[in-house]
Amino acid sequence: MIKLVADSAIDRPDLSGVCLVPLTMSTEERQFRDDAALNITEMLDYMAAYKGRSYTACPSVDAWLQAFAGGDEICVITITSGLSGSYNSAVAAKELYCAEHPNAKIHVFDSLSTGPEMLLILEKLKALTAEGLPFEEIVAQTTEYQKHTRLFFSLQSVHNLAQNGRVSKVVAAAVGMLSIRIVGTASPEGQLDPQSKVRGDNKALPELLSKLTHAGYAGGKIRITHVENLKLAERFAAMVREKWPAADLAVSPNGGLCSYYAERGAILVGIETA
Ligand code: X90
Repeated sequence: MIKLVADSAIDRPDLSGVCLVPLTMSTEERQFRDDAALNITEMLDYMAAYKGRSYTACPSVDAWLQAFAGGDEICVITITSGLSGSYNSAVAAKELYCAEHPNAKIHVFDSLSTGPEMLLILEKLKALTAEGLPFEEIVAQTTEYQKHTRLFFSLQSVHNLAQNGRVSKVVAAAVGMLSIRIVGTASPEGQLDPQSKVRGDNKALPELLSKLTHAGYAGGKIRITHVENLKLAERFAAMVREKWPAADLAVSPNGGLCSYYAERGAILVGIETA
């Protein structure tokens, strides 16, 4: 039985059979653990009203070790190593765990992405493990699958990304006013690639649709997540279904970490490319 482990940047869709390791969001006064008990609305309200700086932290090596406990074949999915230490922390935990358990097999997948693209990788792992394939085969097929997934997004604010050095101040200065939306993608290095600035959701949605069409989306799996903006996510879902009626599509809310960084109003889209 292969154990599946992911950090909480994967949000919280149907996570049955998956062990989730939380990141944390904090200020000088409060810390929020990104687990099922987190009240995301309350966290976003608190962060918006808070005057000082806020931070995040990836899981410790020890937190990963606790999640690995008892497993002998373990697949791990992390948020992009291009923006977080989570991947390195998981790899350090893997080395310690395997030193203690010489027969254990662990593979850590660097999603080079976050949220809904991590979810696609998880769904692939679930399908392959259900087929009962050997560990090495599952790792090989999932690694290949990662070459055919992408992430796109539309953001209303990049304040928290800029505050934490995850996006340039130049990009940050251009948003947060006049209903500007940043439409972009995860770069091949797993960093934020802000590609266009548009005014309002009415422009952002067609822009997003055109980007994923150009990336090679052709009606396969598509996972849409949103930060307290189900309405916008559903509007985008309807546009996708109009073009590809048979699309394998699901909409779900973001978890704490992606909500903190993508901020209120955002949508994130993970796709399979042809
Ligand atoms: O280790 C940590 O403290 C976590 C740092 C995470 C930083 C970035 C999270 C981005 C979340 C924002 C929009 C999508 C950007 C995707 C680029 C790969 C979501």
